[in-house]
Amino acid sequence: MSKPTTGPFEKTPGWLDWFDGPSQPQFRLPAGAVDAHCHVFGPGAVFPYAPERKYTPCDASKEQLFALRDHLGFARNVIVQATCHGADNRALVDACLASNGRARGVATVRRSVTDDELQRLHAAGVRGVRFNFVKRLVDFTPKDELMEIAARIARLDWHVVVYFEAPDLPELWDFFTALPTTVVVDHMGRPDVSKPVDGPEFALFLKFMREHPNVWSKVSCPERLSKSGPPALHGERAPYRDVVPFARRIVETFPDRVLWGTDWPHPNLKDHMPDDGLLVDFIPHIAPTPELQRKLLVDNPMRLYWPEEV
Ligand code: 0GY
Repeated sequence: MSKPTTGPFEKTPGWLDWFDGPSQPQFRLPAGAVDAHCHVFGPGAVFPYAPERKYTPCDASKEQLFALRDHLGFARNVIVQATCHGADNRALVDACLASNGRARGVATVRRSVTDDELQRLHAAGVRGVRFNFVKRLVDFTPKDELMEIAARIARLDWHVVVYFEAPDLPELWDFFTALPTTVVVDHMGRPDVSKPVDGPEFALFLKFMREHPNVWSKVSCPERLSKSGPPALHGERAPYRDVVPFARRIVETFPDRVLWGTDWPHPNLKDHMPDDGLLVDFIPHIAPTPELQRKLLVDNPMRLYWPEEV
């Protein structure tokens, strides 16, 4: 993979470049595996970052993403709109169109989006919208606006991806459970993994999934959730052990409603940048059987993003 480039935007101080020498995973991904959560950033010279952004990343292009896909052994990507691009989905659309059908997208739209624009996004491969509730990343959007968007995209058979932190689930519960689509939760709803896996906070998330069969979860981002610290690069190949019980519990309890993604290029990580090869080696610890691995990496993402091929 080639090095991150510097574009016309100064990246946020303290921002780490993504790691450009990912190791070869020891875990062999099943044929047709989908990296169901990753991003493209810019390049800023071509696709400028949004004026309202809370951070400026380093560029991470579609070519670099596709090189990572091939290196790790994935067949496809689901590219998720990140907040640094606001509701300007051009970089995401450009990547989907360049992928020869091997990438689909999750966009961010505002209430003002036209039906023609939604159709154009659909034609490019978009199959969902993302509602972000993480306060350090976005300004508040009224829930009635989001509900209106959800009703419109439901007609296209898209779904809603939600990103929030565990302490905010009680307040968001009624809104989430009123959504008319499949609801995919990013990164397990960001549990505090220093708390017990059988404690009340994570129990609430499991109840949310159990009582609402339209709710799915990405069991992604151990590097973001782990408190046990980064592994030495190219050292231990079973990193982020404190996250394993949480992700594994979700995979084993709801095997037909889980997705996995690298989260490349890992926005907003300040203390370490993960080796994506090591992240792939995390998978068999949370999905220990070939059947669970196939559901997590192939069957579930295909059903959600490429249903016409299933
Ligand atoms: C992620 C996580 C983060 C960033 C964003 O859209 C974003 O800017 O989602 C984060 O900072 O936790 O999924 O990429």
